[in-house]
Amino acid sequence: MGFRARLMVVVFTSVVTAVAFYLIRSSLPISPIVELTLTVPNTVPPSHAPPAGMVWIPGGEFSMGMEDPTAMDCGGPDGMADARPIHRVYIDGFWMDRTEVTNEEYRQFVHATGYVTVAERIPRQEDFPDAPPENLVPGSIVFTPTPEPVPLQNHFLWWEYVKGSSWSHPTGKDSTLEGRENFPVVHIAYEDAVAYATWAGKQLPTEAEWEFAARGGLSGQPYGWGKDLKPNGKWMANIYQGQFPMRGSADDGYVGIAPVSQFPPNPYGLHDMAGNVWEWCADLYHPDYYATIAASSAVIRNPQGPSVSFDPAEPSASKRVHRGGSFLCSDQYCTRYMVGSRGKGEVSTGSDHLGFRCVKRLR
Ligand SMILES: [Ca+2]
Repeated sequence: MGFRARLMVVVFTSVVTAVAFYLIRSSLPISPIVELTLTVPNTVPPSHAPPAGMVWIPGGEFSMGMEDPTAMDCGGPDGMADARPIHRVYIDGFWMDRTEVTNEEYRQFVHATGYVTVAERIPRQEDFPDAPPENLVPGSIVFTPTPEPVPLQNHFLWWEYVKGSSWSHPTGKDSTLEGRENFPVVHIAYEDAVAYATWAGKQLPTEAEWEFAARGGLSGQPYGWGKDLKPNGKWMANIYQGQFPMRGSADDGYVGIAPVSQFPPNPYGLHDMAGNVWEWCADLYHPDYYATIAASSAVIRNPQGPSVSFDPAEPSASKRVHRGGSFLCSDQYCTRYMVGSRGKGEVSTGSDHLGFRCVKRLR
């Protein structure tokens, strides 16, 4: 083959290669960048019907965590560095409660067992050595709207320890659950949630299970339902509207807590995975956990959280993960209804915007 012939073959081959590459690229449904973040669900269904009130979450491989939201529309002021790096995680499939555990469900547990929640117990002086004895009375923390705008750096301005408040007296000793049977149970400390789950033959979700479930099969989206906070102008979760922390405006239908299932479910059939009340997860909280595990493996299987908790804002407190945000979250202050974001709380502290839901594993 002469030089000219070899050149023609090279040109022809290059043209064929370029055309083939173009045809292959143009037939791909997504860009390679998006492809890297796809959720790959398990395809084997469970062998038996779902337990009452639960849905099957297939598990599989997904990208956990989120980008810095501060540059996004409605992303809020917090960069949420603890939700990075985004990393690949594999989890086994499991069942999950469709809704947060309700007051009526928790009442059945207390009726059957006589369980007394942390908020109903007399605080011990040895646990609170600096507290005056007269303050060692049962109670919990209740959101108290301010009469006027306040700086958002001091959350003590809108949280009040209310004596006598508990899961069955959500705003104080004179309040009751009448008409609130289908609301999420609140004023639940971590051990109160574990006690219920154990009684029900269930568990609390790991943080990875919770996020996989909340994403509903989507990937790389800021919200469990997609890219927009309000698709077609419609609120998708019970969060906060108005000047925080003054009394809200209820554009989404609710100034405060809402009954469960008032907003559309995600593709897995789960309600209220964003907003309404925060939900306990089983994992201890550490802001560097993602960075630690992402450095060790390409895909982390069934992560269980760090072995010790740490929050630089309260170094001596033992904290576990909260997820989902609450009716008090908005882009003025806290956008942790965004699906990849993380929250945390001291394990003995409940409040009137913190509840939980359970999972049930096959193994
Ligand atoms: Ca609301």
